[in-house]
Amino acid sequence: MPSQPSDTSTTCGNTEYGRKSFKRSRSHFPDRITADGRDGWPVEAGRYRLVASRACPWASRALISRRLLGLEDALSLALVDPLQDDRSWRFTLDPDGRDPVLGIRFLSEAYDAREKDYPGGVSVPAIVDVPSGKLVTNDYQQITLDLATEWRALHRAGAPDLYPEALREEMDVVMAGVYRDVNNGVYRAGFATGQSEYEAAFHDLFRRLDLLSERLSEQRYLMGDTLTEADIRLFTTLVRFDAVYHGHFKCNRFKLAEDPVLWAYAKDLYQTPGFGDTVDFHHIKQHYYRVHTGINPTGVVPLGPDLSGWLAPHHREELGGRPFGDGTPPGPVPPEEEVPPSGHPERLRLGS
Ligand SMILES: N[C@@H](CCC(=O)N[C@@H](CS)C(=O)NCC(=O)O)C(=O)O
Repeated sequence: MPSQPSDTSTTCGNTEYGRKSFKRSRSHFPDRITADGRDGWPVEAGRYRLVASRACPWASRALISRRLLGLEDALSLALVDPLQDDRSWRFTLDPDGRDPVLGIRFLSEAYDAREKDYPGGVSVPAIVDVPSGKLVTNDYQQITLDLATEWRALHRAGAPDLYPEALREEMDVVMAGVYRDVNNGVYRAGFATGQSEYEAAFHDLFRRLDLLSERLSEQRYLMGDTLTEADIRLFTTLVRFDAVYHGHFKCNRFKLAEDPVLWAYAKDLYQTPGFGDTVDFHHIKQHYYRVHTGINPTGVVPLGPDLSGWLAPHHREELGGRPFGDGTPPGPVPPEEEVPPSGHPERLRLGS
């Protein structure tokens, strides 16, 4: 029997909640899967399995990149239950509660296979070597950059260049600001244990969102006319904003839907193949409100907000742009990876 979700608000895996300030620790397994295999892990079709939670913004980056790049056949996918228990992420969505490829019940088993009794937490995204069952990497900052660059030989025809050489310097600066103030900023606000810490995170977050809104008012994407990794990283926070960060993490100067530019930008991405088709709003809401019992002790999940607006027109095409550059949109989602209707925004319409 799966046990109850644990209170990870104080012991949330690799994430540390100190008495005074929230600190996100470094990924413990930074090995890289590369074209030349220099860390002992060469890129190889069918060899690795991506373990992700659709609830998690860091894992969702990898879900989107994998779709945009057409890596579904080359890199298989295991999805975990949005609710961890005291053994962390588990495969309770699968028949018999076991991942059918790795044959394990808990992601921690792959961590143990790599390093027995290692002291860190178990986190997603994780990439596991299927033949040995060993965790290869949980380095969420590097995984997507490597999918974009090192996995090129296995990309679909028409895959976009998500980390173009000519833009890297500027992209790294943009992504660093988005990481500090937005991606991680919402966590700093949400898990703050003191007023001033919360207020600092809150101001950093909204100052950055104001800047991003201005940047996006005249260009369709963060780096100009074409989608890049920077958009993926901003999207994974924006798509959770009204559903969880605005209420649960107290990031409430405005709702995303109240900023016309960011809301239109986020809807545009949501409606782009490879983005919205990876999002499960049910998993997102269940995970945040039920797992973080330190900040939501009752575990009650709010019914709102009405999320059906995600499907409304965004009019961003009026800015022009070539979403996939010289490439093309990804094909349909493999049937076994479709997000169930419970996770679709039209199912999260108030009163339905
Ligand atoms: N591995 C990274 C980021 C990935 C991350 O934090 N993932 C979360 C889910 S969103 C996780 O798996 N946390 C461990 C847990 O909740 O037990 C970290 O060390 O902070």
